[in-house]
Amino acid sequence: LMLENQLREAIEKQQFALYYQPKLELHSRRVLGMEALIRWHHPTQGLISPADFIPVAEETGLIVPLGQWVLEEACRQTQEWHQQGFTHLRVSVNLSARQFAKADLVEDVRKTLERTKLSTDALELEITESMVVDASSSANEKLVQLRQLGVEISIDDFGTGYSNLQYLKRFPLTSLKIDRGFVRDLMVDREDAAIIKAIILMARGLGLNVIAEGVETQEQLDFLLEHRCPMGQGFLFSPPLPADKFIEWIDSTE
Ligand code: G
Ligand code: G
Ligand code: NA
Ligand code: MN
Repeated sequence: LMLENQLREAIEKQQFALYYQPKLELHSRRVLGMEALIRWHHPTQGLISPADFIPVAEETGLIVPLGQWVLEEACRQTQEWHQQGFTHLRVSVNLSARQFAKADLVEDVRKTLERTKLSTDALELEITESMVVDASSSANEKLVQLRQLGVEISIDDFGTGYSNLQYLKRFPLTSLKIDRGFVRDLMVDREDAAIIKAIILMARGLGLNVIAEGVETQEQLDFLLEHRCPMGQGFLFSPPLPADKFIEWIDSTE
């Protein structure tokens, strides 16, 4: 309850910031976009991880205003970068289950894109398997409408959620993110390596983009390049950075 009240206050007082982590095309090392990741600057406790407050925000429904703020700020910032000439940058925003379930999600996204004037194909939404395998036709309908807007849909933490792969056929997805749990031990665990290879091939066969998360070492990168994984994200390239540091980093690498 204490955290809930603090969260309410934090929303009012705008104690949140978005950090951005680059997503790269691996063979060229070109930055194609970034994932927006929320951070809470608590006045006395310092930086609080979303892992600690997103679940509470979910339970209490506070995720709805918070999630709307994230979407709006990510689109606003990306449009600002586009106007500064970084027109190739696409932004990925994480949706929580409750946000995805909201009846007017598509309308919220459409209005946010309109308000911020961000090109609709510069937005990607990251959802998890569990949000779509409940497989309601309304989930499918939402994804279809989002795709009609031009927004891309990525499955986050792919491979950790659910074993039913039928949804890959049925839903209009654009990208799979290989969970970083598979990437972490890929040099020592042959099973993880096999799973990664299979996901890359499957994604290619399905016409989906694929991105490996949690790339931390050159050896992991070499493996991913060898197996033609098109994209990656992780500490090897950059941690999530505040907006000003992110764009400085892009400038220094290009
Ligand atoms: O950035 P970090 O690794 O600390 O994030 C921890 C968890 O919080 C991750 O699972 C990440 O997906 C989630 N997260 C970060 N930002 C957001 C956000 O804006 N919305 C939602 N729903 N989850 C987020
Ligand atoms: O659940 P999701 O995939 O959205 O989580 C994103 C989180 O992963 C971010 O909070 C980010 O801090 C974290 N992250 C990003 N790159 C790496 C990495 O290379 N290694 C590890 N351990 N975590 C990472
Ligand atoms: Na994510
Ligand atoms: Mn993930």
